[in-house]
Amino acid sequence: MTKRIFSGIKPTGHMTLGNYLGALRRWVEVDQHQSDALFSVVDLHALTVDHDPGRVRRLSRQAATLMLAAGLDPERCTVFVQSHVAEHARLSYLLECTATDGELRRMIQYKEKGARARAAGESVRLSLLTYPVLMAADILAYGTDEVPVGEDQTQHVELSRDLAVRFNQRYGHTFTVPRATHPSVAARVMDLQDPLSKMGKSHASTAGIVYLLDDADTVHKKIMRAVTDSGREVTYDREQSPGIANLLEILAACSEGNPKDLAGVYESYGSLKRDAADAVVELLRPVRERHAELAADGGHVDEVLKRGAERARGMARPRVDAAHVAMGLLPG
Ligand code: AQP
Repeated sequence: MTKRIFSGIKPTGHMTLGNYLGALRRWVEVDQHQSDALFSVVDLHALTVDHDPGRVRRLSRQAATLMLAAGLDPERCTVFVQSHVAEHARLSYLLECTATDGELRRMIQYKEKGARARAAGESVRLSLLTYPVLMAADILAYGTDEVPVGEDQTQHVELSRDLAVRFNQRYGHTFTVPRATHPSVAARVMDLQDPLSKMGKSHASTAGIVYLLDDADTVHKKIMRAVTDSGREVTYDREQSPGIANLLEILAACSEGNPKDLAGVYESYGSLKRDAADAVVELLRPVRERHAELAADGGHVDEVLKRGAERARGMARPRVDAAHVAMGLLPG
C-alpha cells in the first residue's frame, strides 16, 4: 500500500531557508513522488501567539504560493489550508480528551515561548499549551505513516505517536502510529547571527535569517556577515565552531555534498561564506521567479487550495467519524 505523508508550515512569518532545507525541498523532490502526500498551511497554529489577522491571511496565501513555486504539484499531492478542513479541530478536541495536561506542559516549545511571553509581561494563550494536540490531529486524521519535518518538531511527532497508541488501546484500533523523518543534512539550520538558535521565521531579529523571497544581494550580505568564531581553520564541529558548521551544512545541502568533506576544501572563512552565499542564491532563484508568476495569478492558488481542501476533507472525515463513535459519542 502507498504510504501516507502529512506535513505543514505555519504562517507565523516569511518562509526561511530553514523551512526550505528542513522540509519543503524534500516534500517536492521526494515525498510527493513516493507517496500519497498532504501538505498544509497550518494557519490555526499561527493563532497561538499574538498575531495580526491581516498578516496571518497574507502569510497564509504567501506560504501556499511558495509551496507551489517550490514545486509541489497539486496533481500529485494535496495542498490545502488547515482551517478549511473542520475535521482537524473536531479531532483535536477528541485527542485533548486523550492527552494529559502534564505531557503538554513538558513540551519544550511551550516552556520556551510561554517563558518569553511571561517575561515580556504578556499573557500566554491556552492554545499555546494545547496546539501540539491539534498538530497530532493534523497528522492522525489522515492515517499518516510519515511526517517529514526538521528536527525541532521531533517532540511533537512523538506526542502524536503516544496519543495514537493510547487512543487505540482504549477505544480500539483507529489511528496509524506515525513516525517523523528528517533530511540527512540541514535538519536544523541555525540563525546566522546566533548559531546556537534555530533559524525561525517568527524570530524578531531578521539579520541572521535568510528568507526565501530575499533578493540575491540581501542573501549575500546576510551570509557574508554570518557570525563565526575567532579561529581560522575550517572544521566541521557543531560544538566548537557552530557558525562554521552551520555554513558547511547549508552549503552541503545546496550542493548535495557532505559538510565534513567540504570542510577540507576551504582554507578561509571568507571563501566558504562566498560559496555558501552563491549556492543559496542559485538554489532559491527559480523559487523566487516562479513565486512572482504565481503571485500575479492569485485565482490559480485559491483554486488549488479549494480543491485541496475538498480532497483532504474526504480523506479525513471517515477516520474522524470513527474516532467520534469509538469514544462513545452518538453518530451524527
Ligand atoms: N531552522 C530550521 N531548520 C530545519 N528545519 C526547519 N523547519 C523550521 N525551521 C527549521 C521545519 O520547517 C517546517 C515548518 O516549520 P514551522 O512553520 O512549523 O516552524 P518555523 O518556521 O520554525 O516557524 P516559527 O513560528 O518561527 O516556529 P517556532 O514555533 O519554532 O518559533 C517544519 O518541518 C520545521 O521542522
